[in-house]
Amino acid sequence: MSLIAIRSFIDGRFVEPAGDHWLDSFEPATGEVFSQVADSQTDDVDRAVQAAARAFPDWSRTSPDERSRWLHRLADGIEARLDEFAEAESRDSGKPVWLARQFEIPRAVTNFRFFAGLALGQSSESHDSPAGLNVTLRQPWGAVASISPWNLPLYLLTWKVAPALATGNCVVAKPSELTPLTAMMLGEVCAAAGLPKGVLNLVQGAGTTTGQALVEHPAIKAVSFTGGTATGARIAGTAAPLFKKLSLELGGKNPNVIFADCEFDKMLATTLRSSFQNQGQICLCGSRILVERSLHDRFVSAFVEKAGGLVVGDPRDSKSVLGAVVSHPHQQKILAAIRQAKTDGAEVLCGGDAVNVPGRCQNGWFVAPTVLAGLGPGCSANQDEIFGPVVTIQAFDDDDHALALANDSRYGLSSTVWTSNLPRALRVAKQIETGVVWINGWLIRDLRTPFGGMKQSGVGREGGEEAMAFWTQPRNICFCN
Ligand code: TXE
Repeated sequence: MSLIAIRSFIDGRFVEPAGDHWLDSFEPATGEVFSQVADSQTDDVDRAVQAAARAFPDWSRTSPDERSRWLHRLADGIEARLDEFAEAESRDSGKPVWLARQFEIPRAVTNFRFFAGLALGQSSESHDSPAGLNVTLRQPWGAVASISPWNLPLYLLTWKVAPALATGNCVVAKPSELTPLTAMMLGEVCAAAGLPKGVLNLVQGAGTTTGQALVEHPAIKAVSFTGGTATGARIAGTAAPLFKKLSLELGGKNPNVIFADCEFDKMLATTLRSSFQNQGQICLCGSRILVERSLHDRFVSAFVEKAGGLVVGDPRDSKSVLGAVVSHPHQQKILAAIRQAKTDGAEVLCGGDAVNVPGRCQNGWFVAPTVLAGLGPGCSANQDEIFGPVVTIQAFDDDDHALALANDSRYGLSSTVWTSNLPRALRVAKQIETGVVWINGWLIRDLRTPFGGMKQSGVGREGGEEAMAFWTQPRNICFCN
């Protein structure tokens, strides 16, 4: 079987990596190598950054209307190949094809269309006084970097790239080396659409080589990163002394706070999704379930029954609710976290192990939906991000106890609060230390809203005007009287 060669897209064309460095890329559902991805080195990254810098003067002078039309063309190009993109995303990451098709690839299309619209509505402030008239300009940075992870590969890459292009920057984007395929296809879409060369470059390769070289490059003015907290800290350590603009969207250990007066059936169905969608590999998944004591037993028996019935299987099968996790090391990391929880005294209410999926997927990396109970708030399973289909359940007595448990975390990305008592919902939402709070729902994403974490879940906000502000530099011009 010949392997797919995934090259970087630099200056409008696909190029061989300097020094011929390649990495194996696996299909998580089968455990087999199916492609090879370029491991771009400093020279390749430099070519991409130079291409972006060369393209910048012309691109930044295009009108918002013209940039908006380009973004729509990229959206059209993805949309026209929706099935192909969904199958590629699934093959690369292990997620069910239906999930990529219904949710993630359409969202990548929406990312381009949303920021295409926002590009048209930009305005800038002026401040008049007897001493003079101040006019604020918001100008793009130049060549900028996007570094994105493997859990929602095209969705998160386009979430960064679209506003960067809309505001007139030229981008070097580095997808995760674990999931490079749909980024390569985005390069094909750019080429087919005739996007001016150098405006969007996609460099493939590992974090420690390609990613590091990109962050260090002196011509890169701004870096937007989504990934693990440890990697975020490393990137901040590199970028901060070079005075680059930085946005970091990092890990989470999100609380899901369930009061006894909630709408039970809706809460149960949503909590199943928020626990296990994409095998629990979404930074917004609720991994710590906190339930009011009077509802605890009813919730546990209903939740465990449903979780135990979720089908883990071939991502190509439309009946599979969970597919494979992204890599063998990641599967081992999840299983090690479960073993640690057991050592800490956890009761495994369901799952707790790898799943063997027979046939084509017999060597794939699957993990059963796992529910753990009986753990104190300070133990590793309640403190450290597992990023797999694993949740813990703890009981609470009242609002203050719920808040204390919810906030007992170094992370603060998102939370979910279930109650029909709206004053309580608001009180809890105001005190819970997360950047995003959903009341009686989960993953409702209005792209105009600010998105990002508190504490070690990151700094900076994405979404809507926050993203447009991040990718531009405000400058003041004063007409003195
Ligand atoms: O992600 P990394 P990893 C969490 C999750 C997971 C853990 C580690 O808990 O288990 O992080 O995952 C690039 N300079 N999340 O190690 O390393 C890398 O190539 C520049 C949460 O797989 O953070 C990839 O493109 N770039 C999360 C991107 O960073 C570097 C999503 C993310 O990879 C680099 C993913 C470097 N020195 C993991 N090192 C979320 N918040 O959604 C790596 N990269």
